[in-house]
Amino acid sequence: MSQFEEVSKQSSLHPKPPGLVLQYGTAGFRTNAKHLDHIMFRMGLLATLRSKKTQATIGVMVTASHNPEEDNGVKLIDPMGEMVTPTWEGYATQLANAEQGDLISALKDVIDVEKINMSQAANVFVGKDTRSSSVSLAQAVLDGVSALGGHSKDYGLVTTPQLHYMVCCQNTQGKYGEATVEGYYHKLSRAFIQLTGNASNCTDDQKLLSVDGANGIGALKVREMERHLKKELHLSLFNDGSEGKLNHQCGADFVKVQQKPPTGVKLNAGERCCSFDGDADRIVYYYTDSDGKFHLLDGDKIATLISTFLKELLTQAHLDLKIAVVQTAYANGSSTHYLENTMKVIVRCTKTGVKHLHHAAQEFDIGVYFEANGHGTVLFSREAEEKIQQLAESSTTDDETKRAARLLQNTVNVINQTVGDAISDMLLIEAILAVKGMTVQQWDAIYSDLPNRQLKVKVSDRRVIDTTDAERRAVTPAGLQDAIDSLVKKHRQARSFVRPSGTEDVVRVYAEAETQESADALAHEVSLAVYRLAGGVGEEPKPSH
Ligand code: 16G
Ligand code: MG
Repeated sequence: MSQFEEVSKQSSLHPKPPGLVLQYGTAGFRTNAKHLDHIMFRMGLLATLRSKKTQATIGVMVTASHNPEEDNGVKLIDPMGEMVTPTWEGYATQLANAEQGDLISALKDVIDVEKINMSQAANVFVGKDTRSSSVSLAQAVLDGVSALGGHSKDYGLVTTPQLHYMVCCQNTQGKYGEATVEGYYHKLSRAFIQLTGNASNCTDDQKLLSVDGANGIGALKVREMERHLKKELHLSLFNDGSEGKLNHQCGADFVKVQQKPPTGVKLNAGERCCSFDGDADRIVYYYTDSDGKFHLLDGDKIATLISTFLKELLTQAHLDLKIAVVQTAYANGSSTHYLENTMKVIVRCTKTGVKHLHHAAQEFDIGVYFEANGHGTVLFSREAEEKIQQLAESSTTDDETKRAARLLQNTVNVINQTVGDAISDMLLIEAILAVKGMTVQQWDAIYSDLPNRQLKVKVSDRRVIDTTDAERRAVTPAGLQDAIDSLVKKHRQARSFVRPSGTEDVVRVYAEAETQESADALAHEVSLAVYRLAGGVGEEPKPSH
């Protein structure tokens, strides 16, 4: 078949280094960019097959998010803008690891198992981040698509959530929005301006926000978007990529993990600041107080702010919709306690990784999901959207009900429901603070985080750790969970869990407790237990000071 001859021919220009084995991990393939050319070509092939199978447009995003500049990676996007399904993640791994001479048979295996009609047309959207390696790697994806006769559209430099948005727009025939970058700016900024129109007496100072763009794609896109915001938001952009290195000492992941401000940002006491990650699908907020103390408002605080706002609006609009917050084991215990006991919303805990949270959030009328690291969004069921819309447009309702329904309607439009989106989350958070007349300090004071610590432990094979209960308990190796339980008992208000990382060859340890000293000590003690019971390599973990 000539189709496969073309694939053979083209694939020899993107050869696989013999013996190299890579895995489609939590968020796609991710490693040093120099190992990825063949992966990209093959993901172009796979996206084409997925498009034929679903008879819809599929997305391929070239990015390694918050990883260092020299890394790169690729994620596949399914028709409604969600992450590709687990079965196809498996095909991605099979295809990636087929030796050069076995590629065609690996491809035919997928075609057979999935009964793909090869005469069906295919369409693939491709996007990339600002890494220098992304240019040739995105070209390799395009080569893969064309080798199998698929159509492609190259969006060039876009944030990951922008590409998810494009795919969803395309496959809903424009119902979700127009599948262009301008369409994205237009939809979000319009909803944002309508939301902030409900804020009374918002001073220019309150409209000020400093943004750390992590020297990545988010910085470029926020700059493009600025003019659409009509002065309702005054952005000071730092780490815009003009000088600094991508994700180096800056960005959402750095700020969250280090619990300190990024370099390159001018922080004035009391002023709001936020950081995006390298592909702008995560956001965290922070400020320093007059004593110079750093205060982080992470994904848990964001979920709390958004769910409180939505719950109040539902009450005002007399809408009986079931709202839930979805978190992971990393959610600060204080946030879970506040949401369940004070806010009285349903809280669900899932495994780490956006696809798990997204899936759980789909079970409710309104599902707010956030990982503590700042990745999250809000999902509205179709019925919820319809009810909100009907109420906002109804002529019989009173003014207060109508105002609440319109605010809900604008919230639906400002949030990127396909995936966590730093720009869209930022606009929603800024609008909520403006509408509620709330300062960042007041937002921070909703509850106080329990001090916590995250550590990593190197072991010879992290797969010896198996977990259950949304990663909160270790099933293997034998004795580890008992050891953790007895260590936790030694500390007040303490909690700890361990899990194998899905993106790095380490075991992650999380501990929280009443004081920072206690959290640090517990994290260290648990690290030692992992080291001793799960085959630690290198030096024994040392206590932190
Ligand atoms: C990926 C995930 C993120 C998760 C992180 C955990 C997506 C899009 N991203 O970045 O949600 O928090 O991995 O990494 O799913 P870890 O397994 O190394 O701790
Ligand atoms: Mg990211």
